[in-house]
Amino acid sequence: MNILHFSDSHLGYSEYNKIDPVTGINRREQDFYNAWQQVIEAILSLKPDVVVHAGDLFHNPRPGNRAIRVALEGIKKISDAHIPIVIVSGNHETPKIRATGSIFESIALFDNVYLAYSGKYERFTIKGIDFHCIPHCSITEDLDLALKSIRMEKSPAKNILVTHGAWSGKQTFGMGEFNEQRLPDIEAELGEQFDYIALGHYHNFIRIKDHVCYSGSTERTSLNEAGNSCGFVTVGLENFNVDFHSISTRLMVKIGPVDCAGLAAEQISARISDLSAGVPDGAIVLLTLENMEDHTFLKLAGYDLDQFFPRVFHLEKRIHRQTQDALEYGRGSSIESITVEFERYMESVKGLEFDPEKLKKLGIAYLNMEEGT
Ligand SMILES: [Mn+2]
Repeated sequence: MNILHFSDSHLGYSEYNKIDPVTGINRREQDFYNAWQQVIEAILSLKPDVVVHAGDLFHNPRPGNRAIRVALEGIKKISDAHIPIVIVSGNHETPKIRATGSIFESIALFDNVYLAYSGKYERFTIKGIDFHCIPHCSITEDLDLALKSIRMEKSPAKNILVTHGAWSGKQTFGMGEFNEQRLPDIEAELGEQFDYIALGHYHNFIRIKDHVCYSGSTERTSLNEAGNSCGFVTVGLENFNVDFHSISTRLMVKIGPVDCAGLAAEQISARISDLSAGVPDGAIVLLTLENMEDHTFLKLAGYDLDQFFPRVFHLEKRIHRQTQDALEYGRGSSIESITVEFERYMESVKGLEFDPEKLKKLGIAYLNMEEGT
């Protein structure tokens, strides 16, 4: 038996306001469709016994028409090829209010599709394998109930758990998102053993244990994911063979951080010119400059740094001045987890009459307690 496990396709994601002149589609949005379509083609040629998608199929709970069409087109191909596909919903596509309804209701109309998206545990038996599914649950009580509801039957040949969230064993695999689901080490909690645990949420391929894997995402939703691999995983259930297959995606490149202390604007410009050599065409580039003196910062404005990157898709500059917090150029605003946001806030406030480090630690401890319950 062979399983193909993928996750975090984020269909409908778009960024940078760059439009393809022929199709009129945001080019970054198209990148995500291309990645999804590559996996669909791989599924049709590899013909696994079952396909598993571990959440964040869509980037948001109300995907646009195009994202819906691309998703349905892919799922229809798998359905028509008589390959069963199990899909759980992730934090990105789960509506905050139940009355919104879910796009998954439409996907459920296809044959050979098994969906878990109602904030509760569901189990599907396919080809003698029990698929235990825990989708994203909007409230902790629902997650607790879902975990308690897991039932292992004695009869099936294999048991596979499919879920979406930040797996917390010795290490926590979080994305720093405000609504992410924190998953305990479910086997340790249940005292049960699955044959394979297919995880979604963390955007990098990681084999936490022999049989516990994040497949990673099919594209990168942030420059923080620059070094991460994109693709899917095939799993041979007889011999625990887990193979990662990478797909071709837009490259992300980080340059620096360049320490600018004591450097004149001209020297910094020359340094960046050197570092820009070999940056691949069409890449998304993050350039970080640190310790820049104020007067140099003003002078550097006269140098056009973009000229060194004429064929990149997007250049993002993060400049940290010696006297100021990071200034960021070309970055979309994003809200991260409450803990991360609180930490950022505490670093930005000056002139407190009490110990800011102590307050920060105390605050984070309380927030973690709340998030962990
Ligand atoms: Mn995701």
